[in-house]
Amino acid sequence: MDGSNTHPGLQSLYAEMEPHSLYPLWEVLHGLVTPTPQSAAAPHLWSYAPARDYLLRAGDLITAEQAERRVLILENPALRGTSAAVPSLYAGLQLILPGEIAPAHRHSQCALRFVMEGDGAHTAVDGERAVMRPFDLVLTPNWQWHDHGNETTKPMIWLDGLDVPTVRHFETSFAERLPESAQAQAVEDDQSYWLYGRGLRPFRGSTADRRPARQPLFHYPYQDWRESLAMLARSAAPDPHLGHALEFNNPADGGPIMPTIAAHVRLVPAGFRTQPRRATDGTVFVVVEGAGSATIDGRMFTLHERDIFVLPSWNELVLQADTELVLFGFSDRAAQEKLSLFREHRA
Ligand code: 1HN
Repeated sequence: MDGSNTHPGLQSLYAEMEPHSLYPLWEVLHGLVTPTPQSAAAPHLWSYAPARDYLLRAGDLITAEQAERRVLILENPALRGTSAAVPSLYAGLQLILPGEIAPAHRHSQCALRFVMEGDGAHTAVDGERAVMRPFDLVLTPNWQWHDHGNETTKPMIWLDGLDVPTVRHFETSFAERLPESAQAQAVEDDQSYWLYGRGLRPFRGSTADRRPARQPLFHYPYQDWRESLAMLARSAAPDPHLGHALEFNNPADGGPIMPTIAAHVRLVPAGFRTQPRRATDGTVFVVVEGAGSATIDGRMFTLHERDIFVLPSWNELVLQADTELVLFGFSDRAAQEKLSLFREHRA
């Protein structure tokens, strides 16, 4: 290592081996097994307004049906060509115009939607519609049929978060289309929110217990999480490194919302500055309310409502709230915890 491999025979040995696909580990070991994570991703912020303008322009040129999904990929500038926001996760902004349908399909990838604007369009999952309101979280866990529709009079835009790069890494992608563009409505809108999202569930094994046992809930309304966050902010001092933070959980097991993706919201009180924290989970954040800044490994990003920013693995984050700051974030922590890889460091 480090230029000490100077025997004159080594370079010609490497040259002889190379056509046989054989390489010396000792030349690359220190780059493979690093003392701390060295993310290939860069911290980055997308301002909402210009991204929205491009998306609406795309809306004039291609329909949701033609595109299958009309989405602008939020690709990390350091990961060009990979469709990734962080190496394990994808993020994009999706537009559904009034009257449009994004046709029904299912795939191995897990997806979440976080509503950026518009009110009342829907995602249907296995025949059940979640009616989507601003800053709601809606899931389509893997291999569940899903389509989207907008029967309102205004455009609907949401952030898509998927584990596309993770599924690509494992080479496990399957996908199917339904012959019809929208699924038949099987039950009342948001039935599973009422039956599984309120500390109750249908009696196990009863005919009403129709949702998948591993994750029955797919709609986490803004109104609920925002009230809970306000309650937390009233009742306790902020965590020095996080502010007030609540995780979204899967009622089936109390764990993260999906096998690969975890999501949370946090509130940083006006004037509060968080202590520096690093974690191994690359995270995509949405600014839901307020203004302030995120300083990521010393680079400061000014935050405005609906901006989206990326925190790469093991980069240090400091949040400064000028006004009360509310963030939504999703990350690969769910997968990392299963693989016993997750770590954090609080300075
Ligand atoms: C997908 O299925 C959706 O269902 C959105 O709305 C974005 C990005 C990559 C792969 C599948 C959707 C997607 C996607």
